[in-house]
This record gives sequence, C-alpha cells and structure tokens, in this order.
Amino acid sequence: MPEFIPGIKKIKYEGPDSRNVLAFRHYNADEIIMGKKMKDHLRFAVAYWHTLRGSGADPFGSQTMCRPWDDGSDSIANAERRLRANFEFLQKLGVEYYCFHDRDIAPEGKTLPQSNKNLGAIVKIARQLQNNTGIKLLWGTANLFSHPRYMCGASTNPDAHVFAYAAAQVKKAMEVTLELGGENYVFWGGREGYQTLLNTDMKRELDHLARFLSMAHNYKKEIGFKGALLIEPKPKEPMRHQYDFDAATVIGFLKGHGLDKGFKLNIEANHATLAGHTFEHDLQTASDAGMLGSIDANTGDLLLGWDTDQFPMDIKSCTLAMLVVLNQGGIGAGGLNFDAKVRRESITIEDLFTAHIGGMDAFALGLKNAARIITEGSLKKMVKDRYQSWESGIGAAIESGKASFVELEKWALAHGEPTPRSGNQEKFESMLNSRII
Ligand code: XLS
Ligand code: NI
Ligand code: NI
Repeated sequence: MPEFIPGIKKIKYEGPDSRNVLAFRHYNADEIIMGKKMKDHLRFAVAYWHTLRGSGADPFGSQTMCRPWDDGSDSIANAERRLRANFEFLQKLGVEYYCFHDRDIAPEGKTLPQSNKNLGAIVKIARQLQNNTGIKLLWGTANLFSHPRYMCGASTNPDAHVFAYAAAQVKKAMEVTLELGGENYVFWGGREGYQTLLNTDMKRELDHLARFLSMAHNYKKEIGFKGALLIEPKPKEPMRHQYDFDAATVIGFLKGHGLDKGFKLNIEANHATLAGHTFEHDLQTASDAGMLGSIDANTGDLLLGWDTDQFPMDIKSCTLAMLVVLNQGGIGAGGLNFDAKVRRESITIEDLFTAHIGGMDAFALGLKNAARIITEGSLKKMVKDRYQSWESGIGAAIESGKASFVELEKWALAHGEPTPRSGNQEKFESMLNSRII
C-alpha cells in the first residue's frame, strides 16, 4: 500500500506526562475500565465527509486545505486514492471505525445508474481494504441534501418524483452498508423541513417522512440488514425549521407513527445545543426512551449559532456524556463518531491527527471520570436521597397508581404545608468538579 502520510507513524499511548502532540495521553485502547477495554467503550469512528472531504471552504472563502493525494477531481481514481488515504489515516490513528455518506466515497454520476456504478466500484475496494486492515464501518448514510434536486427536501419534498428518487438512493446506500458489514444505518434529516409555512403542508410532509422511514424499515428486513436504523435530530440548518428537531420531537414522531420499535437515535452534541439543550440532555432523553443508539461526538461554539462541528475538547462535557452512556450499560453497537472538522486555518495533516487525538483523549478522560463517579456511587446516592419521599407512604401510593385526586386532597389537608428541601445544586456541581481530572 503506498504511503499517503509518510511523515507520521502509528500514534502511541505515552501517558499523561507526555508532551508529544502526536501521542495519546489518556486514550489507552486496551486499558480496562469497569471490566471492558477503553476502545470497546468508546468505539471511535472517523467521519469521512469531514476528514477526507473537508476542504476548509466556507461561505466567505474557498478551499484552504490541499491534501497531497487529492487532485480535486471527481474521478474514480481520485476517489480510490482518498479511500486508501482514509484507511492509512485510521490505521495510524488507531481508530477502528469510519462512517460515510454514499456521495463522500464515490462521485455522483449524471444518472442514477451511473452513480450506483461509481459507488459499487469504490465499495468493492473498501471491502478489500476493510478485510486487510480490520477497520469496520460504524454506519453508512445517503447524502440527500447536496444535489439541487433535494433543495426542497427529499422524502418531504412537495414533488413525489423527488421522494421516489430519494428512496432509490437510500435503497442503494442501505445495500452498500450491508455489503460492508455496517453496524448501523443513519438518517439525518438533511433538508427535511421548511423555510416558510406559507408554501408548506407540514402535516402532509411529516406523513411522507413517516412513510419513507417505514419503507426503509421494510427494506432492512427484506435484505437482512441486522444493524440499527438511527435518526439524527437537528433543529435547524440548512432549513429554517427541521422536522427532526431534537430527541424528544423525534421520539414523539416515531411513536405517533408506530415506528419507535424500528428506530433508535444518533445524538450529535452540536445539534443538541442548537436546539437549546445541553448535549447530556438529549443523550438522557434518548437513553430514557431506550433509544440511544449512537453518538456524533463534536461540539459547537458558545459565540456562534450554527453547526460549527468542532472537535470535542471539553472534559466536563465528555464526562457528563459518558455518565449517560455508562448508566445505560454502554453504547452497544453504536459508537462515538467524530462528526467534526478541523478549523479552516488548520491546514496540515498533522492538524487532522492532533484534532482526533485531542478528541479521543478528552473522551478517554470523560470515560475514566464517569467510571470513577459511578463506581464510587455518591452521586447516585445524592440523587436517590432527593427522591426519598417516593419510596414509601403517599409517594409509593402515587407511583403505583393507587392514589386519586380525592385521596390526595384528603392527605394534603391532613399534612399541611410541605417543608422546603434544598436542591443543593452547588453541592452537586462541586462534587462533580472534585471527581473530574
Ligand atoms: C449534519 C449532520 C450530518 C450527519 C450525517 O449536520 O451532522 O453530518 O451526521 O448525515
Ligand atoms: Ni452528524
Ligand atoms: Ni451536524
């Protein structure tokens, strides 16, 4: 295999005191945490669209990053070089999974058969490279938002022709994901949403979205795809309003259409914060519904109101995220996909490595912190104590459905005013700080 990244060797774990930016300080793949290897807790994945296709272009300026293997063309030969560079990058980084959109890995052709042919050719090579390296596909997805045909949405497009085209594209993307042994398949809503209600029949569009998802679920069974189908919520961008707004909206939508048994959620940090939540809020909402399937690990920027997709570097946020994951018994067949891009100004290949290493180290610390908090047990006990009144007496009667308004009125009259109890927020916050490295 030709070396696309000759200057950089396999990244090693050197421990917390290392000052080498091309080494892990905290991510030690085989180290056992709560009975499981770190790498199996975290299941990191590289996002092909950012790491291999990111160019640094933004609405105000063109490409800033030129990779030596990429001639900028739409040729199959160029797609193949990028693919080979991807596997070399992952091997050197020590990440076992990647994720892609169909159009990231292979160029879109002039016709659907041509696009499918291009994809088929690249997937054949990807299969070989996976076999040779042991690198696996965490999830595949279809890009239903870049091509102008999807400007008014894909499955929620007012034109049924576009719906059918999108179905054909997803059908192929699901087949390809199966062929590559993908462990999940993701639906991010792309342009499923609206710009103005004046020209939009929202109810009809939402029914079409449900119809589309139910067809995808049927097709999954038809082809024998065993992985989870995941929906990735996002409240806005590119559309002014996106239908898969946040975890709670998606869960309600799936339940309302009888689809909740067939789908789980892929929660992205930056999407949760765009929706006005914290990352851990949307993780907990999905987890409480038994529907947290995977994570897009990134972060937004407090000062910017869009999906900046930065690498996760905040150890407290990673700790809170890993608490949700560990409390539900792990991320299962999901993983932590770095849906993150280096900044426009970070133009070297070394920047690509340090960004991923920084994110992996932050989550490794988050994992260790969360494991320590759970093993030690005091947070859980403090929360349990707050809910003590539900363990017996009137609380237990309410929870078990044995109390009515009439009985509660009688009880309240007999017991008078409740004694105020402190929420102790600062105690909880200091407790967290004292457990974080
Ligand atoms: C965009 C999304 C996208 C999905 C995959 O905001 O995060 O990258 O993860 O389609
Ligand atoms: Ni994402
Ligand atoms: Ni995003």
